[in-house]
Amino acid sequence: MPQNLRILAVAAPENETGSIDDGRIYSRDPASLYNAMRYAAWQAANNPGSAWTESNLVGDRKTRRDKFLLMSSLDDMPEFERKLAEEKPNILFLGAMTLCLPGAVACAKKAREVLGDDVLIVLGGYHINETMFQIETGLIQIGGVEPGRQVIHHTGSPLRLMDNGKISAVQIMDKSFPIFDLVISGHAEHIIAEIGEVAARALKETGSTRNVQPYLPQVNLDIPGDWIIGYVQDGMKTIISNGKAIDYNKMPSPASMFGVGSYFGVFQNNPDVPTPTAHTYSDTGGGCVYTCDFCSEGYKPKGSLIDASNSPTRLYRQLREAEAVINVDHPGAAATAFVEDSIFLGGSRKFIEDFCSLMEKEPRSSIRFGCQFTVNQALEFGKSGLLKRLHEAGLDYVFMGIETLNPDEIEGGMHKDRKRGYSIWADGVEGALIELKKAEIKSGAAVLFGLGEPHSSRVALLDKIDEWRRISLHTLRPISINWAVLHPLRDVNTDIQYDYLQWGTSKDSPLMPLSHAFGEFSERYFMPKAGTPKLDEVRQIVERVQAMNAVDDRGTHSGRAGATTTRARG
Ligand code: B12
Ligand code: SF4
Repeated sequence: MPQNLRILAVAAPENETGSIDDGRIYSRDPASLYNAMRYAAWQAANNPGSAWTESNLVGDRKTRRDKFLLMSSLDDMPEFERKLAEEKPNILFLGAMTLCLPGAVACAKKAREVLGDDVLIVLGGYHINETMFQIETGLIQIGGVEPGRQVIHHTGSPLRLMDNGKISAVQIMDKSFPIFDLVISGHAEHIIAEIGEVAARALKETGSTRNVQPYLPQVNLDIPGDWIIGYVQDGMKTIISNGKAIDYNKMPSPASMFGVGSYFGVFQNNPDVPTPTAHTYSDTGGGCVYTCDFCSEGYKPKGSLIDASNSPTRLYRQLREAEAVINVDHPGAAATAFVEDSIFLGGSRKFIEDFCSLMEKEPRSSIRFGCQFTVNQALEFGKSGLLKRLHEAGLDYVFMGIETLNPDEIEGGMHKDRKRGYSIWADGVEGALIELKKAEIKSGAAVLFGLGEPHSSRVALLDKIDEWRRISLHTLRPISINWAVLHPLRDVNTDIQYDYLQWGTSKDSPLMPLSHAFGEFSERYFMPKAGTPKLDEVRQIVERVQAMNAVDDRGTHSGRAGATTTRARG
């Protein structure tokens, strides 16, 4: 089969140097990129009329997975160069979260140097969603912007940065190339598949996938999803979709397309048999219903929730597919999954009960899973018996965002769980841990520093966590620490707008080695009220948390705690 489309899909690195620390929660699967590419992969396997059937995505799950790379720092550059040489992609898809923007520029430069005119470079991902958006669709509403079908560019918008020369073009011989040919924002599953079709047409008719621009006006604006395609040609040009909803009920799951390559230590009962853990979703698309000011998952960046009432069925299907895939690809291993919904099924009691009913219909199923709840939900669902029912349906692990002992210290605001109004927030957390333990569900916690709290509050929080771990017989693990980073849409109420072109932490900084212990950390893009993280304070936090994570359920020292999902915040 001729391979007209040869793709490489890469999650750009967030750090200049170093590898991920063993105690930190990470993943081997670029799950965000898998989500973005899953419809294109499905086309390759199922749609004879599609150009994707003549692409290097044709094949089994392993073949497809080989076309992906998750980078953590520039130390992974040799592997990227090896993949460039092996695949010789004529489309490079680059996914970038905010701290990954310098990494995306570095990867694109390298690809341009190696492949020159022969590669179309497409940038997308969370950073683009937060920096290039439309006001009309309700993706975000920022004051001072005119309404209408108009694209808003944050200071950190890569398209704007190319246009104003802050991201300079690459010169190869006498030719000048933009770093990114196309920048795509929004729900990208269908539009990525379409870009493949357009690039294949350009390749056939002009000899190069890079000649896509004349073909872009033919792109059907009814292609599902709220998306924007941007490119620079005598200024910034954008094409805006009509915002037709994606039917997520028919969307293939990442596990069924790309398999499962992550392992989450908390599910592993036998130290000698690794337990694969799939990233699964209910695909409501819109983010979290709470909009805590410090977190990127509030629903505003991605619009409102999509087709929420079918979310239990979609999640059920994803879990079943993950189980089937693990049984085939990892014979003998127990099947596990982590549900990456910001909050499990939006925290809706009705949806959770519907989900349990579906799982109860097939009691032979053996998949065990974890998810995220807010503290308040864990407490309420425990008291009403719903946690117990969920445990019987497969729930073994709940991750909660503890964040702080004093929510009033949080810059901007923490909106989840506030209406309950605990007189002391710590009492709510303790109650939730007790309920989880009663339901025989393990728990882990995300803790967030750098919100403007005094160091004494951080020490008090860590003392309290130590105490809770004694109550819950050490099941509260891992403790995942994060240092709040000012993401683009989180700066609305500040005077600051960063362009994010510099690394979040310099490779020469004494904070760099310590930063690897955090899910997310930056010495440069800190919350205004918090100021620069101080070395001694950060070191003290890291040492304490590493000591806590080194103690396992039985109170003895263990190896690595876990390896799936990023900063869980629910
Ligand atoms: C799974 C996950 C991970 C996994 C996989 C990462 C990966 N690159 O694939 C791991 C654990 C490795 C991870 C790491 C990090 N993560 Co993470 N992660 C998530 C999580 C939980 C789910 C992502 C997901 O699949 N969402 C569902 C899909 C459908 O939505 P999506 O991710 O936005 O993807 C859609 C579009 O953005 C777009 N898209 C995505 N990629 C691409 C690529 C192209 C070319 C195009 C065109 C489009 C496109 O298409 C997708 C489908 O519509 C989210 C939180 C959440 N619930 O979303 C955080 C989240 C995305 N992560 C976040 C962060 C900060 C990180 C880290 C930078 C943390 C760190 N260690 O410093 C690293 C970056 C690692 C890297 N090199 O990419 C932030 C991003 C915020 C921001 N503005 O940057 C989030 C929102 C969590 C949060 N609340 O802060 N993460
Ligand atoms: S911190 Fe948790 S509850 Fe608040 S917006 Fe983020 S994911 Fe939602």
